[in-house]
Amino acid sequence: MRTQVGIIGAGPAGLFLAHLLHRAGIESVILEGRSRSYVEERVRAGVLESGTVDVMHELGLDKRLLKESMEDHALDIRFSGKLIHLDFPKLADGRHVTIYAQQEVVKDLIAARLAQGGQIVFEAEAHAIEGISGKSPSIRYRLNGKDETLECDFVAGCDGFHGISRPAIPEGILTLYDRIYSFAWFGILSHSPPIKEMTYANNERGFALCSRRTPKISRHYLQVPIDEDPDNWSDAQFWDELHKRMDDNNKAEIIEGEIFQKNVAPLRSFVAAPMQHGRLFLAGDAAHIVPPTGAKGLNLAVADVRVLARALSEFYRTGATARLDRYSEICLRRVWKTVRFSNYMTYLLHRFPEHTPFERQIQLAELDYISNSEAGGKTIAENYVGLPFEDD
Ligand code: FAS
Ligand code: PHB
Repeated sequence: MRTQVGIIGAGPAGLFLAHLLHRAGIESVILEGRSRSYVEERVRAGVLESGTVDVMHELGLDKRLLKESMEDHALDIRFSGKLIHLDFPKLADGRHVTIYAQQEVVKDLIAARLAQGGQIVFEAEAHAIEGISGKSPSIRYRLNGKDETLECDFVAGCDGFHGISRPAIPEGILTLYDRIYSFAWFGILSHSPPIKEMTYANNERGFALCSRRTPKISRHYLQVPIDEDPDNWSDAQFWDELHKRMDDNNKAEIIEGEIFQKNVAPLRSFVAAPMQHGRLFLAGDAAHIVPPTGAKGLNLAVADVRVLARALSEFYRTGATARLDRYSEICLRRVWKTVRFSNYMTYLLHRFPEHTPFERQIQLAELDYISNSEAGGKTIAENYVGLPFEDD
């Protein structure tokens, strides 16, 4: 099989890239190791920046989103019995975030891709990438037990943190920046109406987050030790702890319901630089991981492939490689700003076992400062809603 751009992975990075390339008249083939139903049911992010929604709109892929998503015009932070209320339109030039589950985004992009005759080969596990230093690399993959090859001009490594793309870059090329936090998030989905605002809490007992998916489905998170087993918690224990951390002591605000999904995800900041080597370009979690405290994972993947699609479209239109050569440089500017914000929110809102009482007081003073400072609130709001794309 031959194409112009071989894409490994049908997550947000791979799917948005395929759609952006299709719009530019550039052919691509997506190889996805899992089945269609697996990738469409995988529970992950849920917050879309205004820029990500703009991309879906430009691609004509926002029809279901416009009908089924929820707009979030504010964010609350609770600490020491106090409240920080961040009004996004007021603090971030009229913009807001949108609540639409990652798996719904993935479903919409897969359906549109197949409807326009685009290729996604499911259950096609890529196991090797060859010739990336030359002009015609190829991807080796297994399909129905047989070894197959996809020849292409460029390879887009959109295969997530545990994929084969990043390790395909020769030893000594990459600089890896890594921070693993000493705790994890215990996340649940429940059949219960969410509370009014997206609410984060920095509580003596630990971090908590009340988020949502629909008017009938809530998404809640608790900070837990890094090796916590969700099966050690009864549903009643989860709700009880959430009420406590949200200072909802008379249990009147957070409505409980049947918990139908739960998982524990570790928190990490990770960056691999450069994000390209020869004709291999990394995008999304294949190149960087951010802790979910800033709700940036999916959105950063979209920002990467916007830059890559523009660079590939320039190459196929004019033969020029200027943008391709600067792909990593352009992306890493946004990546580091996003890692900074996600790391900042993680330090602001979690209880660090290793923190001294001094550091705890600094944390509380920072929250108190933000609660009385428009400038402090504006910094969080403009980063949370999404920094403008840097398309220079
Ligand atoms: P993805 O991991 O989404 O997609 C990579 C794809 O490549 C997968 O479909 C995989 O099956 C495929 N693949 C891998 N190796 C392959 C191979 N060898 N051959 C073929 N295909 C291969 N972000 C938030 O903002 N909020 C959250 O609550 C949140 N929760 C998360 C929970 C978890 C457990 C994880 C891992 C991430 C979470 N994130 C969250 C971050 C998440 O949204 C990611 O940033 C986002 O999925 C990144 O998208 P991709 O880069 O496309 O990678
Ligand atoms: C979510 O709704 O899944 C969510 C919201 C905010 C975050 C992370 C995850 O910071």
